[in-house]
Amino acid sequence: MAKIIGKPLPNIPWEDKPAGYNAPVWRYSKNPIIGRHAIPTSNSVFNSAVVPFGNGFAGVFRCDSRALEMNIYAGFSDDGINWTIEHEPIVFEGDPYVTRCEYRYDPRVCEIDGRYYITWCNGYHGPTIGVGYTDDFKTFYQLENAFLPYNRNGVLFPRKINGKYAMLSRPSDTGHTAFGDIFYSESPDMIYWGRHRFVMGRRGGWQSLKIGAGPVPIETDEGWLLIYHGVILTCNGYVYRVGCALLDLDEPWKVKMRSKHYILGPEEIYELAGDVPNVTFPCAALADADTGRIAIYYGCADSVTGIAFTTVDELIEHMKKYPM
Ligand code: BMA
Repeated sequence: MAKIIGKPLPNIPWEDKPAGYNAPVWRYSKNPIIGRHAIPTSNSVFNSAVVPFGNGFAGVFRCDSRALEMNIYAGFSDDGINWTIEHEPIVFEGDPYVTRCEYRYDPRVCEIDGRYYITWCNGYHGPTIGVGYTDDFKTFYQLENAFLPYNRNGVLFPRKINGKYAMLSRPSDTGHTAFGDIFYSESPDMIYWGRHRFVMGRRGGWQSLKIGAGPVPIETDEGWLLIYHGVILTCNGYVYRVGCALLDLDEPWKVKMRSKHYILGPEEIYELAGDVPNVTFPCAALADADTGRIAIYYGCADSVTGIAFTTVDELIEHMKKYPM
């Protein structure tokens, strides 16, 4: 039995696995939890990130407006399921050369030592990784972009590793990149990133075109549990599914285990149909160290947001049963 290294989260959203269900991840019975029109101007609310905050939860949400401008918005919830999202996008304080906004999408939120760091795909002469932080989800500060364009899916680790901040990312190109592998970088100060290491790349089947880190990795006594997305190109376009891997605790560029079979993919109508059909895209996971429970937040068909449940043991068993 693997043990989550972290805080207890007794109020984690949760439903037991339905009887007779034979997959390692199961959907919330009332999905989607956030609809397209959660705020007055939104066309879609998806690929979003949440964390425990105060007695409840806070998050950063990707809302595409009805002008189809992509931006990120703060939100709050008592139970992790019912969310109130601000009607105006986050405004970052910082160097105007960096805070100017072309577009922002696919946020992740990572608590490190009581401060909430946000990473997102930031338009800066092409997509790269924006980095900011907040202490209260009211005032936000933006730091330097982590990398030169082009890059996507920048995901921080929730503590320093070997004395350095650590980030996974996926170098890419300007458009709907038809390639992509996951790399590791470290930083002494959240500004300068280097010592880049290859972590893992495309493989067959559902993850044959590109892969990208999803939620902030979950620390366990067996390694970092990474949930990621993988893409296959079919005759009808890209299909986004979800898999998992276990990375070495001290040298996270070393992959200890990786699932050959996906753990979640588009099957329900809200995952199959929407602005971009056939997309399940995870950006956050809550974890309860006492029970091993995990709640994954994922974008569905680039339109709405869902939750799915699993446990650390379910995912590790799955990797052992269907190894790469
Ligand atoms: C990726 C990103 C995601 C999106 C996915 C499917 O390139 O843009 O935000 O969910 O494509 O359209």
